[in-house]
Amino acid sequence: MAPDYERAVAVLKGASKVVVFTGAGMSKDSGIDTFRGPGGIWERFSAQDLATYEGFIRDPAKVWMWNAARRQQVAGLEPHDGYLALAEMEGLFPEVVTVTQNIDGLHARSGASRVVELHGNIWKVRCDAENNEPWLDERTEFPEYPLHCEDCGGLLRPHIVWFGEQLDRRDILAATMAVEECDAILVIGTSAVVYPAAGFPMLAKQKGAVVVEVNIEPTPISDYADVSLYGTAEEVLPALVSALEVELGKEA
Ligand code: BV8
Repeated sequence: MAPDYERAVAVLKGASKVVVFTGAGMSKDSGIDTFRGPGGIWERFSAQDLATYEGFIRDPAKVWMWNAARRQQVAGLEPHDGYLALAEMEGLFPEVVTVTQNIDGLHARSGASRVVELHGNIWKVRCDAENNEPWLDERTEFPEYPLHCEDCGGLLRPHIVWFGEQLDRRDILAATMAVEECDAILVIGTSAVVYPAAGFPMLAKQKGAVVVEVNIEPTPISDYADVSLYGTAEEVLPALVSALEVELGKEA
């Protein structure tokens, strides 16, 4: 059944504050694997070894090599048309905030203006010993594995939130404020199983926002979404934004 863009436009067109909430499915069409589902990352790699602090301390070189390989994969990719459509959509509503679970940096690269990265960013590092503010490091290969801090000699770690780690309070606050104040949340490409991130769409619903979901299959969000558009992000988002432009352009 074709996605019901008409209904999606009808529930979205009156919004002024929109949150775009994304997961790994948003980057699938740019060539980045998702975590769950057929061929997912966690089917091939151990989250325990590669995405926990314990795994990092046990074998920091292995975690750095894995993240260097992911950097190499991401560096060569472009944001697909769905990303570009979302950037265009920012011109249709007074306020659009992107809250992403993804660490690939593709939202910012595609022109999204306000991005909250709940789980960090693969292009940032910080000193584990000093636990300082992260900095941008865009290398895809490193002189040594693991990386060490030039100031104190301690281990450098990817600025990524691993399982069992708290999200940065500032990101949680920014996401919570945006989600509590929004009139509409567009939930794209997430299986909605990883908390606390997965709680944001329901929070938006509880605060009275309309929920539009974009996914290739039903998820827990589908149970309470006002509209679910089933299809890939690369196909659905440009079509949705074009339909919104026609509708909102008509009223302009
Ligand atoms: C914390 C960085 C506590 C790593 C990630 C039991 C119950 C509830 C919670 C827990 C529990 N046991 C443990 C927990 C907590 C845990 C959690 O929720 N676990 C889950 C698995 C049960 N959460 C945590 O550990 C968090 N921290 O809770 O701390 C705490 C509190 C106080 C004090 C100290 C500690 C930290 C979670 C962050 C972990 N880091 N990523 C890395 O990337 O290297 S999580 C990982 O999952 C990614 O960030 C990913 O984004 C996130 C969620 O996955 P999705 O983005 O949704 O991706 P997924 O592959 O699952 O789904 C893809 C979707 O896209 C699918 O729906 C698919 O249909 C769709 N799709 C596919 N193709 C397309 C598409 N859609 C559109 N178009 C397409 N083409």
